[in-house]
Amino acid sequence: MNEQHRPGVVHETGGGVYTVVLDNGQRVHASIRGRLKQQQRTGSRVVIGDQVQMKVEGEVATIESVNDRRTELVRRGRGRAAKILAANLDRVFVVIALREPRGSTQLIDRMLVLVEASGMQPVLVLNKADLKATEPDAEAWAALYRSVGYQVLVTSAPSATGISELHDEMCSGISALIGPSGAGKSTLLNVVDPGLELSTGALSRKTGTGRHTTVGSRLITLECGGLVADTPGFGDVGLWSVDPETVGSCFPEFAEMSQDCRFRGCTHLHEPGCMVREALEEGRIAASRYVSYQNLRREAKEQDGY
Ligand SMILES: Nc1nc2c(ncn2[C@@H]2O[C@H](COP(=O)(O)OP(=O)(O)O)[C@@H](O)[C@H]2O)c(=O)[nH]1
Ligand SMILES: [Mg+2]
Ligand SMILES: [Zn+2]
Repeated sequence: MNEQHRPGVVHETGGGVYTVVLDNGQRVHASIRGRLKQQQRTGSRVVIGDQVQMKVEGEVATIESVNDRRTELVRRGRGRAAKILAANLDRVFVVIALREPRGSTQLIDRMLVLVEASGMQPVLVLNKADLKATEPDAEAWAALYRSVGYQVLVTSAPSATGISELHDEMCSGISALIGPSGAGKSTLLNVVDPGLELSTGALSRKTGTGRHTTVGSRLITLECGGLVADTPGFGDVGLWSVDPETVGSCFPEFAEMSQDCRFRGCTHLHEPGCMVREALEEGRIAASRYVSYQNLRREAKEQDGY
């Protein structure tokens, strides 16, 4: 039988079956080779976005090996083993609703830190800009996070505000949208690409096992060619955690100043000669960011296993 060896990208995982799109565009259902299965058990799983080497013999496709990853989005659980949710992401959008459910700087900072801890640069999406409110003010938040160095998009699904920017960003490589349930992730994707018809709203949240809601994970292919990661793990961000020693490095505006702190390994909590606290007092670091840092660090300390 003619045997082919081809590279491919993992588009779906779940229940031991892997859907791989080969470099010639062919979509195959594959299993993984025995030795890789062994590794699966010890934690290094094949995930969506993985670039793999395939062996295809007639109808039978096998994942032979997994290439080194450029990036990994990792969820570190409380007392649980770290779980890789997706590989080789090119960008991660942190989607927060201004209202319904109302976001907070604490929530934004938590999500930004989780992405930073995976070594990626998040893009902040402030959604539901059409729901008018005095508090919080989209522009004030956008200014704060831009000053820290983040790219910020202000969006609204019904009025299509910011959608063309979001669309342009997602048309190459692999993107992921993470954020709390109800923030509007599926709705934004439906506006970007109306052909998707993703389920949205209370229904999709309540059942969690509906038509489109995945048991496993998948890459959604946009009409423009971009890929978007969809995994059930993106919703339960409250369960993610970060190593206490790395929390500080996940606040980009702290990084530069902390080099001049008097003590190496300064926690920026109580040490004398702390340049981060000096910057806070002089208003060069936002109070809300420092409060988030304190909270996330305390929380990380309290986690089991550290
Ligand atoms: N007013 C308003 N409602 C939105 C917007 N985006 C999403 N929604 C609504 O918010 C609810 C949750 O959206 P959904 O996409 O399911 O959120 P997800 O859980 O993040 O995927 C739905 O009822 C949407 O219609 C928006 O920009 N403006
Ligand atoms: Mg959704
Ligand atoms: Zn310090």
